[in-house]
Amino acid sequence: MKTNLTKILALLMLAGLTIQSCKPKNAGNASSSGSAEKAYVAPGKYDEFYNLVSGGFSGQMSVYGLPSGRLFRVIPVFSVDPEKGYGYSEETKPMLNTSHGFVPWDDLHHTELSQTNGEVDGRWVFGNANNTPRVARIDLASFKTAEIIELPNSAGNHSSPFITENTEYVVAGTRFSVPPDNANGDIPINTYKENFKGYISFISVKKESGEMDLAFQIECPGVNFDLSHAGKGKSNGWFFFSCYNTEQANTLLEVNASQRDKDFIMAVNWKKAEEYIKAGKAKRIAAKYAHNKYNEKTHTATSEMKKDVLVLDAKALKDICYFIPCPKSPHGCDVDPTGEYIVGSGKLAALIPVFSFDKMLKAIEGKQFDGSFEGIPVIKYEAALYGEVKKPGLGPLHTEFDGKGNAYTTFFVSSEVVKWNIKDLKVLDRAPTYYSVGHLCIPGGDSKKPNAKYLIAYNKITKDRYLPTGPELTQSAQLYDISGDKMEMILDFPTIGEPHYAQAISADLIKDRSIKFYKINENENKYVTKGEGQAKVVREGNVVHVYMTSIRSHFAPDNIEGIKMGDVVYFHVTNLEQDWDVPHGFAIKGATNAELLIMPGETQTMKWEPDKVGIFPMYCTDFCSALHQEMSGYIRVSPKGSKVPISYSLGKTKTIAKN
Ligand code: K7E
Ligand code: CUA
Repeated sequence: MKTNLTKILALLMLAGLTIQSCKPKNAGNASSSGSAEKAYVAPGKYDEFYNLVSGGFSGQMSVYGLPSGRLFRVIPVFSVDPEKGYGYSEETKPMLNTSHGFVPWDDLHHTELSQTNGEVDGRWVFGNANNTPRVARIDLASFKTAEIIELPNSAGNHSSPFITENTEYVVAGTRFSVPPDNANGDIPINTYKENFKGYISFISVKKESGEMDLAFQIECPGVNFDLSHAGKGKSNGWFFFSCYNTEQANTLLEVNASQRDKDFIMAVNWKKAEEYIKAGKAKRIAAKYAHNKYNEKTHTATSEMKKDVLVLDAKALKDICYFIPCPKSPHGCDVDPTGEYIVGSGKLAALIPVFSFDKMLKAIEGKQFDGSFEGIPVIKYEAALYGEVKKPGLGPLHTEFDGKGNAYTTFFVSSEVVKWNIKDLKVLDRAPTYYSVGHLCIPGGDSKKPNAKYLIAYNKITKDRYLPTGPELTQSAQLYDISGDKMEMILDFPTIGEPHYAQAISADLIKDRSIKFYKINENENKYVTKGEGQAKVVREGNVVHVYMTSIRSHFAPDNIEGIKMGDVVYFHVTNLEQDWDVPHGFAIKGATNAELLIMPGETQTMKWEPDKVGIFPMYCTDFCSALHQEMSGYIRVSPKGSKVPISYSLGKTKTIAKN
């Protein structure tokens, strides 16, 4: 969103709105020291909430404590992470496999916690890859990415990964419409209207294991899908997507996709779609997409290439998709805890429309349509509208709820969070943000049961808030106490990457689920070494497998000879520790990938191709004990064709390998 500030400003000018200033009125500079105490978590004390924040163009997800703002962990999801060896170890490389091959980077915008009966349950958190369309599931027992599924027929997976109230589905809508994967895409770009389609994907999630599968897709008209949220309670069974570029422009979108007074929110009856699937109305079409899973027993990821997908045609089926007009280039699409109110936030609109689910159903029943768009019925604006929040601010983006009848909307252009009452649509309070806020988050704020003690605003621009650190300004979040009538800012904290959506969860829901270490007896890695006595080095042609163990404070073996130029060496390192928080690292001079960081009971593998004859030291990278600096060893590399046999040792006993 950041780069769009000037464009939005320009467009608002075009739209005839006057911008006074980007700085909100009453913009004080700091919170009072009294409020600072509210964010203070004393050393040795725990935070009440965990905040799972998207990292935007970092491709990762970070975990902060609330109210302290302390960073606990960066979970690698869609980008390689040399700190943890993610995407570098042989075991984790398959996680980043796609139909395009190995993709080491992506752009993660939204996080969504799993829910049971519409309440967050602390099992998993999902994330979206915006660039090469994918959805990831992160396990909150291990805080590791457990699964990634790619989405065919999609480009720019933005309105994702939003879920239904029992996590039956994770839903994803394509940002860019494109010709479907099985169509000839070698066509002029300006044939958008005829040839480009917008696909939305329904990914099923298995109840116990969480395993995902691409259940079906719906082919919709070519527009840009932006954000979405599931219905809940009374509207469970429906999904709502904001759409822009209903002009179907293919160039200069900042102008050409801002022509129409209203774009749409698309309402999707997914229960009906399920019926059509059961009735055999879907076509199975050819597609190619990767499904990657990390197995906690083998500590190894596998990547499977899928070959087809079930597709429903929204136009032919007539009653699974409906458009509701929504002013103007809607971004956020948020559903209140009761499921009755659907809030659309038009980036260029001077009001916030609130739609009524009951009215929408009546309008569909009574066929109160305003014609159709690309064969999809368009419900009359007034027929679905509950009401409008008048003059709420400039550039509304996203809304969360407190479960007490109030909504909180962010305003990018006027840099503020605005609290308003859902029933009477009156503005109750406004709080400045510093500056240009994008998403916001209330713990459980998009669920049936928000826990509305805090609100966090995720800002795009932090000018004036932090001292310079080079050409780019620090990204930041701001924490507000919203337990009273008025919002009170109590903390600024910097974030990693660019934060977009985030979720927050009570620490109670995850603290007892955490894995402490992996049981060595249950390690099913193909290359596990369950004790030092089993450590060995095995040559198979020019491939050498090193079965290595690590325990405080040595590797076994720690001297290896007989490696030759042209060899491909795999170090399979098993961490024998059976205690919490004793990782060992593994690094070798000249390795062209990264270190390994191996958790207790885990096996991880580094591939190494020596490029020189000589002696190469290796060492543990994690300060694991008083003698950590001693945790090291040597590899001897001989010329190609050399007669030096494979041998390995730890201490005095040297073993000459037979092969
Ligand atoms: Cu508003 Cu990508 Cu959800 Cu950013 S998006 S702000
Ligand atoms: Cu093991 Cu340092």
